[in-house]
Amino acid sequence: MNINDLFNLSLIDRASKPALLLGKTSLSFGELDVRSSKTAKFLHSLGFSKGDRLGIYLENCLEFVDFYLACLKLGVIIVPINILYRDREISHIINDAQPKAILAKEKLGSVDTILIDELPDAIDSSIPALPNINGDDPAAIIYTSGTTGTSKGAVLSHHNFMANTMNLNTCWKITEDDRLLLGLPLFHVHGLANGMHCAFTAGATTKLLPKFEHQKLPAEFESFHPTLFYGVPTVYVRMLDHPETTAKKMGQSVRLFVSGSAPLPPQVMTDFKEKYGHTILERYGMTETLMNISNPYVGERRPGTVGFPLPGLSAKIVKPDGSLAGTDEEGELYLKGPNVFSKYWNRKEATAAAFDKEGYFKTGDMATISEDGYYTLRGRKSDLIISGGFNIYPREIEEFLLEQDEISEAAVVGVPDKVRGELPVAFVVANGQLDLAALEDKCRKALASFKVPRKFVIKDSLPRTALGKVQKHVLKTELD
Ligand code: MCA
Ligand code: AMP
Repeated sequence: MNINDLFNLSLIDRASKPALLLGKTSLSFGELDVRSSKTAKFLHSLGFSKGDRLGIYLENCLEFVDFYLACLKLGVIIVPINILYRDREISHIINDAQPKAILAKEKLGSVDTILIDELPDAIDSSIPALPNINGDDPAAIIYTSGTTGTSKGAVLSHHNFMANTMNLNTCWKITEDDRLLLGLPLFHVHGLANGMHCAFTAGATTKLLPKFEHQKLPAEFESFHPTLFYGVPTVYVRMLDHPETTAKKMGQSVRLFVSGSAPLPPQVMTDFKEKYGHTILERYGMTETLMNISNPYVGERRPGTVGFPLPGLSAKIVKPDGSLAGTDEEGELYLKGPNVFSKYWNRKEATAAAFDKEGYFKTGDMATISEDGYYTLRGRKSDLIISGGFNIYPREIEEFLLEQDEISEAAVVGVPDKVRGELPVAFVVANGQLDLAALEDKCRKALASFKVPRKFVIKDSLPRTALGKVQKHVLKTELD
């Protein structure tokens, strides 16, 4: 089987049921099926076939969904690109994944662009013979900072996505009676795999928002009456701004609020319960593995923890000396299961380094397990920064800063932030005079907005170890 077979449970078997609402448009599963088949025909006419890559650089919109489903039908590998990325970041992905074209709103650099405003409208939906797609075939390549170097493409197979979908639909009781309000971006697995895949497989109705705007949420809740809502912690922090009466009303139709992608502060969970009347369910995932560990739907959702491994997932915590950690002992979390990816695109060495001899993926997340089996994440092994649920790899910003003539040394660290979890701050050593406003402007033009350092600190030199490694923990204390 492949993920199309799971979607067909709805696209074909629940054809008349409402599938997707966006703005004033409302589509049934049957209509989605026809639209995506037409889109597949169009892609086929452009020469796309199984194994080719299509980049998608779009905010949440109907075309994203149509082309996504079309690619899955054709066996074309989807490469979603964060809409906040700028030329430099997009070029890296294009050079690495070599997509045949990119679907976008505006023409992009040197690659062929399919413009969503110039799509042909008269295409019949008959597709010439569909290819045979196996569960192990790649469905998507999703770029992630990983633990080292520039971002790498995690190759996610149909099996990976199917395992994730079946797990969440079972463990979170997602059914065709559900109504999912989805404001998370489809270019990341949280919105895509947990949101869209699960809803389409279960036959739930999805209200898709172009993006999350917390001021608009009360009206969305009032008109749509969602039963399911997914957010990153920043979303829940923002939602605490709504007055209690509004919050209580918003909570009425919902049966499950889920948080993930970054740590949910226990205080936010408590405040949310008071205002909205719901205990948020926190879970843990990664692009490379989809969802791994989840607090229980039935039972205690323990604040500060991520719960228990999902079905089929083996987890072990490995101490620095290579031995397995006991109860409450900290170590790196290693994972193995049908949801775990098999490789980084075109990166043999990085792939080999990412797995241990028993085939466990080394997550780079530090964790402990309690006596009664709850897992708690204790931070990252690397200096990855997570801001608003988006990953920032400091080295990428440091490399950009070092390319500027006026900078001789640079170090980027994450500082705690109440709303976004963490914010990037840059420490720089200047070559002579430094115009900080101009430097910030350069960053803004070259990097996604969430990666632009919120503060630049000019130093005479950076604190380094005897081996020359920058002591980031020392820099962090300077900000206290
Ligand atoms: C933010 N912006 C966006 C989006 N998000 N634009 C288009 N699409 C988006 N999805 C823009 C805003 O328009 C704004 O632009 C700027 O970014 C800052 O947004 P603002 O509203 O001020 O920010 P916020 O209130 O702090 O909220 C940000 C956010 C966003 C909505 C929480 O950070 C977000 O969508 N995060 C979700 C990330 C995510 O899905 N991560 C999952 C990764 P301007 O400045 O021009 O007005 S997958 C993962 O981590 C694993 C697998 C897991 O476990 O899930
Ligand atoms: P990404 O590379 O975007 O897939 O981000 C994955 C990373 O997000 C994980 O390795 C974790 O560090 C982090 N993450 C995801 N869910 C949680 C959570 N519930 N609590 C803490 N960190 C999380």
